[in-house]
Order: sequence, then structure tokens, then C-alpha cells
Amino acid sequence: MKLFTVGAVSALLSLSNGYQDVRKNFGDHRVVEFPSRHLMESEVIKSIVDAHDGDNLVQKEGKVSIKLPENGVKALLAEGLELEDTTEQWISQLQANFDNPNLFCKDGAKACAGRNTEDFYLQYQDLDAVLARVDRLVEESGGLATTKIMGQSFENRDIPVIEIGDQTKPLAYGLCTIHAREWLSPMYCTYMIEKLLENGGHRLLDDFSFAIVPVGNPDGYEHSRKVFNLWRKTRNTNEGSECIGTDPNRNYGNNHCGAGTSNDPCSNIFCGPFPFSTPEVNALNEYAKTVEDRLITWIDYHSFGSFWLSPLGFTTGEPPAVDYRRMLKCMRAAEFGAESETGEDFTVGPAADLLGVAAGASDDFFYFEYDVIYSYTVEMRGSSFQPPPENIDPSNREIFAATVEQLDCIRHIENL
Ligand code: 0X9
Ligand code: ZN
Repeated sequence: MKLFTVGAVSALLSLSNGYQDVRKNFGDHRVVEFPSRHLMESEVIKSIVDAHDGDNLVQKEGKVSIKLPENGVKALLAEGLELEDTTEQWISQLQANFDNPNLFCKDGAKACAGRNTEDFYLQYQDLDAVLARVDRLVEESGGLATTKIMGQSFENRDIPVIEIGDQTKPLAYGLCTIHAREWLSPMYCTYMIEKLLENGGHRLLDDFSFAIVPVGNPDGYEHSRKVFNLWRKTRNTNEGSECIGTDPNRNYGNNHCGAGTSNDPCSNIFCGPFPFSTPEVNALNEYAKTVEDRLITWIDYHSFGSFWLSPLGFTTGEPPAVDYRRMLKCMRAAEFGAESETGEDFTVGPAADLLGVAAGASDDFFYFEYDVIYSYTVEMRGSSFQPPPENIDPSNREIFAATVEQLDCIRHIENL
């Protein structure tokens, strides 16, 4: 008789809860670490990585980790590169999560959403639980918060935006979960809404209003949670291609399809056929148009690596000093806020200088098109997209503390 292994049994038992075999998800892909991220500036290397749809997983401490198929690795080695193969570390880190019975709340959306604050953030939550909790928070806010549906995703899911406070005040526009696999992000926006509404309303509401989108890419998030944990993009079909999805953070209308993007629908950084081609990013922008005159800050919460990033992203270098001085001051305030809360050390600066060039992203778009000086991308903590769930609470606390410091800094500079 053939016996199931323990892993296979637990896989079968928890299939409906999104259990995944990370090694199977990887297929023949490997993760290789480059000793210096500047190697990525070489045209030869860039073209090999692009030709194999290399997935740039992270850049940290001058190094870069790229996931790409075996053939791509061979092509890089043929160039004489010295690469460290970190595939096994990645697989074991990500798989440890799925083997942890406490990774997700499995009690059903209603029960999960109804947990007390401490318990809700002990585990990752799926889309329904996140949105059910947000609904409950809004309902119980005594009119302090309201929900608007800003649009629908490609698969026709509603995308809610939560408006908090007096919507005539300067507006902080916050986005979570635009990249599907960055699971700390939906947990954070839910927490931020909770904190802003707690005890009759946070003091920040004296000077600011908020518009918070907890899950900007609901189709992708569900796919990452339930089918393929490293899914990044949206889930739209692409004409003339078998490949699915667009990188929503390459789909904005500033330097669309410029450097650090791809025109290949199979790429993880596919910019889409035209700006705002994805209904998700289009909805974010249509909403922005309706609040344009009040927009004071844009914050796009991603993960991972602990960065607080400003423009420029489409090219290296700083924005004009008159703007960058203010951007930097408030990034440093955020850095201080995070560090004081948990000791986590954030690196701050222009996006392209720190992470490499990537055009068509939200930070540049809000800065250039809507003149939002305080336009940021945050990369939350961790050494992978799905750090163990014990990270959720400290991540929430440090990012909220950082956001509060950032807003206090803006208030101070702009005399609000
Ligand atoms: O590449 C991105 O979209 C962001 N990193 S992530 O790993 N979360 O995908 C960084 C975007 C930074 N901003 C610009 N390059 N403009
Ligand atoms: Zn991201």
C-alpha cells in the first residue's frame, strides 16, 4: 500500500484553505543572488534577465536576488558571473509558512473578521475576511468613516475605498495590496483604519482626512493566497498572449513603459498596452481626480525590505532640491517613527537610487501629475513577501508609527 507523507496529507486537508507546495510553484525556477546590484545595469545581463522574464525579488545591501528559469541561470553563468544560488533558502522560508497551521485564519470570513484586535492580526487573512472587518469597522465608526466603491477589478470584484474624517481637510491617500504577493500590506491598511477610528477618532483627524484602499488588486491577492503564492500582477487576460496579468505598479501614466518595465505580457513587470489599461489602476486614478485639490500625501504600501521611498523612480537622482528637502525630511520622520516603535531600521531615499529604475509607478505619477510632494512607496519589513505571521503585529505598529510621524512632519512643514 502506498502511504501518504505527512506533507501530502496536510496538503490534502488544507487545500481549501490555500495550502500550497512552494517547490511545485517554483517549477524549474531558481533564485540567484548577484553580488552587486550594479551588475543589473549591464545591457548583456539585463537582456538575459528580460529574455527569461526574470523576477526581481529584492535588492538589499547592494545585492539583488532574481528568480528565473534554469536556462536563464545557465545563460548568466555563461557570462562568467559569480552567482549565489539561494533557491533552497527561499523555498524553505516560504514553505515553512504553508506548513505552519497558524498561517491563515481558517474560521470563515465572518468569524475571522469578528475577532478582537489582538487575535485578528495573529494570522494572515483572506480577501473576504479583510473586507468584512473593514465593513464592520466602518459600521461601528459612528459616521466617522464611509465606504465608496471606486471600481471593479478585472474579475469583477468591488474595490472599496474607506474615507475617514472630514472630507474637506487635506487628504492622505493610502493604498495597500496592489502587488498580490505582499501579504503584510492588506493586514496593515486594515490596522490603519482600525487605529484611525479607535476611541472616537485619532488626533490626526483634527488636521487630515484619509482615503484608504485596503486591497487594490483583489484578484491577484486571492490568486496569491489560494493558488500561486508568488503571484505579483493583476489577473487580466492579454490580447495575443497566453500570459495573464499586468504589473499595476508599471501601469500609471508617467513614463509609461519606460525603463525598468517590459512590453511582454509574460513578464512580471509588464506595463500593459496603454496607461491605466488595468481597471484597478484606472479606478485609483479616477478616484484621485475627484479629490485632487485636497491631496497632500500619497502612500503606496508594499513589501519587502524596509524602505521608505520617494521619487524619482523612472530614473536615478533626486527631484529638485526645493521638493526633495521636504520629501526627505518627512521620510526621515517616518524612519524615526518606525525605529522608535520596534527598532526596525528603514532605509530612506529616492526609489531608483535605492532599488533600481522602474517607470510608470505610482510615486512618480502622483508627484508629477498631481504635484503631490509627499508621494511615497513603502516597502514593509521582512526578508520575503510572506514573512511568518508573527511579523504582522510589529509590522503594523511600526508602519503606523512611521505614518503618524510622516503626517506630523507634513503638518509642521505645511502649517496645517
Ligand atoms: O518595483 C516596485 O513596484 C516596488 N517594489 S516591489 O518589490 N514591492 O515590487 C518599488 C517601486 C518604487 N518606485 C519606483 N521605482 N518608482
Ligand atoms: Zn510591491
